[in-house]
Amino acid sequence: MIWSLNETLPREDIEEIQLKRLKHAVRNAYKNVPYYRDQFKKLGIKPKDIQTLDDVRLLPMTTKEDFRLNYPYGLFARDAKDIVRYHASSGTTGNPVIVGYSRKDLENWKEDIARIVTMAGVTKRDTAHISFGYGLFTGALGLHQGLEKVGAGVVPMSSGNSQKQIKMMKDMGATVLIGTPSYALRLGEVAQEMGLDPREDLKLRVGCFGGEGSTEAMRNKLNEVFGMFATENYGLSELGGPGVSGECTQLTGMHINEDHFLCEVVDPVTLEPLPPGEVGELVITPLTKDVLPVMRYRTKDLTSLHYEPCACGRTTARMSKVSGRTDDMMIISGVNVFPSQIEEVLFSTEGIGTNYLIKIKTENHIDKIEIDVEVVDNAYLESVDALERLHKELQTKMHTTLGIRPKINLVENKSIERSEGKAKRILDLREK
Ligand code: DLL
Repeated sequence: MIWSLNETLPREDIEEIQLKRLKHAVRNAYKNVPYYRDQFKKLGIKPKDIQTLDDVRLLPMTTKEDFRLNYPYGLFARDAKDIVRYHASSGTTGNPVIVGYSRKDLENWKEDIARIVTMAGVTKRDTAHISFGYGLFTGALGLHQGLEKVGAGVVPMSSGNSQKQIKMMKDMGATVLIGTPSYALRLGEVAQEMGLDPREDLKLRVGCFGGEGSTEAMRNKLNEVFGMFATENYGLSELGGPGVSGECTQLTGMHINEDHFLCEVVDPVTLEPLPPGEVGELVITPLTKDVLPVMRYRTKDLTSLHYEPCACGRTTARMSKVSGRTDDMMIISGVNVFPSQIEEVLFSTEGIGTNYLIKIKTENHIDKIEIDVEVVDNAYLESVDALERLHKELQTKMHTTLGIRPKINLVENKSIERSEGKAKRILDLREK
């Protein structure tokens, strides 16, 4: 099912809506956000200079740092009387990013999520269990309201207390699981520890996962563990939270809510636009925000844009899976390495678990990585030869895929700390 006709418009009509809304967003930023007025002045531009969609490139770019420098409300175009909700990013250091929503912003957010869960296959007949943490994080309340709009029954479980999560999912017959993919896998593990078979004892049929990257191998694991159809969706606090894009049942990439978000992919170094299909940094201009009309937000997420028709009938552009973040990239012995490449290798190897930890260290002024990997198949523990073979297999695969030979530590099952939200896969032990 398709939620909104706006998802099926001919390209010219989508672009016409985008241009009209872009002009409006630019006027909102210029008129109501002194920070942007200054930026426009520095660049020598006025809102009237935006006459085509390509003119978006004239606009200033915005980074997380700009949010920090203007903390807490410096980028807001509305004051307290128009704001009905606040959220904040999950940043671990310094000031968080504070975001505000007017009533209209909340309506648009619900609409975007309603589209995304509908494209994943969720209907009003479903019972949706939300395992994102409720609170300042945009994930839980964002998905919550969109699911209600569709008419699904929402179980606002929040994160943590994993055994109780399983009991509630089982007893309430949840058919949809919402959360981070890594926590969903943890829940599968806990169900098994409780003596349950998640495929038989739970009724989950669809997963809507997001908030962190996941590989195809991870999707396959989720489908295998729960017997579900796992989909992913994407968004970020600075642009309101989840709701930027999501996968339909064709799994051909994440359909972008293009009437609400104008996406560009640029070379992360030169900032020049890249053609469709080429991987670069995703830059997004939200088109309908009252409170936060952010101009060209640099997400640091690496992806590509695709415009070929999708068999689902939607005409909106799709973004490919996020292959990493520009700030997640490790340079080891001169080679660029992304955690997602490591995950692909690990998840395509038999006998090891879905939790791992990448440790970056400095030895003699050179960066090195070590990867802790859990051995889950007990057969390996009974034979030193088998363990050595596994170790060698992983090393060879890592070398072929990454071009480097990281140190691999095979560790006991369940010895790596589990996260109940976004997984922490990298431990940076470099001397600062
Ligand atoms: O994670 C918003 C969200 C919540 C999206 C729930 C989807 C579902 P932040 O905490 O601000 O917001 O983190 C945003 O998370 O820039 C990406 O690096 C990463 N991210 C989010 N979704 C995906 C995804 C929410 N599907 C940051 N694939 C983003 C890869 C993702 N990375």
